Amino acid sequence: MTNPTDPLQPSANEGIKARSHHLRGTIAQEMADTSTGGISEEAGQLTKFHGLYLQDDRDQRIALKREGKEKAFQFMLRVRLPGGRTTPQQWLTLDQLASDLEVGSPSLRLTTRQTFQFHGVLKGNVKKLVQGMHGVLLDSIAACGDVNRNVMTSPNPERNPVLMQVYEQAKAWSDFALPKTHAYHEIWLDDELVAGGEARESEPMYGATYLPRKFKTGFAVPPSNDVDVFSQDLGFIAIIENDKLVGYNVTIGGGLGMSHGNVDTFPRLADVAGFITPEQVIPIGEAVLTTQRDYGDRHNRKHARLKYTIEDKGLDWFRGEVEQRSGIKFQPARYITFTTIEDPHGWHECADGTWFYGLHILSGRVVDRPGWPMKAALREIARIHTGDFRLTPSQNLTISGVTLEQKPVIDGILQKHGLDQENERSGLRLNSMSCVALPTCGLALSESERVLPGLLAKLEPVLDGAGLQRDAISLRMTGCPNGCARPYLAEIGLVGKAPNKFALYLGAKYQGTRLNRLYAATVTLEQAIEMVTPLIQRYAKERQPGEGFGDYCDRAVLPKDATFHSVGTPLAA
Ligand code: SRM
Ligand code: SF4
Repeated sequence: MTNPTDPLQPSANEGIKARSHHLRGTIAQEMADTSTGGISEEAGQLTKFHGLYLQDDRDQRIALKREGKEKAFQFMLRVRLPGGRTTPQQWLTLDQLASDLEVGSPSLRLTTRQTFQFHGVLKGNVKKLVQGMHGVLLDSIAACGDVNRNVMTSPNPERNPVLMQVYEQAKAWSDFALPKTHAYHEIWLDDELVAGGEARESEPMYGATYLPRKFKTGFAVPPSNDVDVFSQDLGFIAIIENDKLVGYNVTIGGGLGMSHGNVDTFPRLADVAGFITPEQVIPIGEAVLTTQRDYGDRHNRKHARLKYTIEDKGLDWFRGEVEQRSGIKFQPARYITFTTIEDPHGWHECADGTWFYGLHILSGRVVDRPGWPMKAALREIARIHTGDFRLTPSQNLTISGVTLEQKPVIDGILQKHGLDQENERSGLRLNSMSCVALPTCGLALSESERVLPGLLAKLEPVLDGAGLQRDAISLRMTGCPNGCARPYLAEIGLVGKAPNKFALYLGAKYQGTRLNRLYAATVTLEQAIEMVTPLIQRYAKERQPGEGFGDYCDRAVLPKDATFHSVGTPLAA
């Protein structure tokens, strides 16, 4: 058996990738096997590259075990959606597929990387889902797995023609870095099978074993750091001078996942490698990705992200390797400043004369609840909308490309269902995020999405009392330390350790340029509220002009020797 941390042996996943014939393995056969709702561990590692995870309904686990039955297996599917764009027709199709194919309450779940997730899809329905998506030109290729994942960028490029250029470059990088294997089409779309299961194509960039680990890219357009660029393996910060895109500051080596109690794992902010011109995006991206492909740790998956390669080999070495491979010399980074991470809410006019509406969606969960028909209302809008929808990096939605004539019609639908009220909530709520966690996530140690509403309901009166109801304060929670809602970049971060046990982090910079620090190692949610309440009250009285809650905690609350996570050097104010 392979020892996952033996420095001399490649990790088990490396063998799985190598013998998979470019991500085929036994997926097709196992998905056709009706004797079980699940698939093997090996096939499960490979389906991730197809955007698909085997999960089970954890709410049912104990009862099913007691009855001696198989787990309630089901699949999660993540769509690939660079920049989070989707047409009304695609929205309607996804909405229908969720209603038809998901068990439990059908929902569309908007993720922290600007895409959709389906949950609760039974094995026999996975192919229908993929084929339904294919019918509207959507796929889930490389949404997960050891490859370049969904590329993030500002969701509303029409605000400014330069933003549109950045979107186009993000899309081009996403296309460039897609795996070339035909496996997805063969397995899910019934394209002709390659004789003998042999791979008929090569992966010129990735090779047979792809990357050592997942790889994430984000494009930020200052002054907004909505994509949390310093959390990305590879980041491009647009530099705009005299209304023209002149290039990008490139960031490398961000990443947030860690394991409780394992000091060798940690969240890390990316370093700034230097400035490049717009036409250098793809060659630089390719050089960063292939350097990580060749030098990333393939023995220990807990040490395999790009951030650890940079930690081990140093930024100067990594930058030199990228320059040599690309033939491009980084120029000195340009000065930039980020002022916000928040999505714009409500109506905004764009440079091209159209309008967009930013709609807050708590935890990105588009579902119908009694008195709150979010899914039905958005379906009604999709039926008449002639623009498109954009998913944001904070799990929210923008309804984009709205003409002046359609604006009152869409507004009417939002008001009729009370959805406009979502944007009137506290600054804390509008800046909150949570990961999915229970009951679907196999790695969850605690609740997250299901307890966020209760937590907010308890903190909002505290903010009201302190006169801070409109103040933007970021709160993010996750059900484990993997960090899927980027909690280490929140002014208040809660990270699950066990049922109703969380680590409480404070003091990140609101703009996403400083990680938070551990404030309390293990607290219940109730204890966390008791701890945060007096700090909010003190902040209201003692804050300096313009000082955010995270900055206040960093200055006045946290001991200077408290646990620091940051080892990166972000170049931002
Ligand atoms: Fe994540 C694993 C959900 C964004 C770090 N993440 C998972 C899995 C697939 C659990 C698993 O491996 O079995 C979760 C599925 C839960 C479920 O039931 O849906 C999951 N991650 C999510 C989403 C859906 C959270 C959300 O509520 O929106 C986000 C989907 C993003 C997307 O559309 O692609 C999501 N995950 C993130 C982010 C944030 C980001 O990328 O901006 C991070 C931190 C940034 C980073 O990668 O460093 C993140 N997810 C992880 C990790 C830790 C990786 C690491 O380097 O240690 C894991 C576990 C792993 O890879 O081993 C993980
Ligand atoms: Fe699951 Fe942990 Fe990610 Fe939450 S942070 S979705 S619990 S892996």
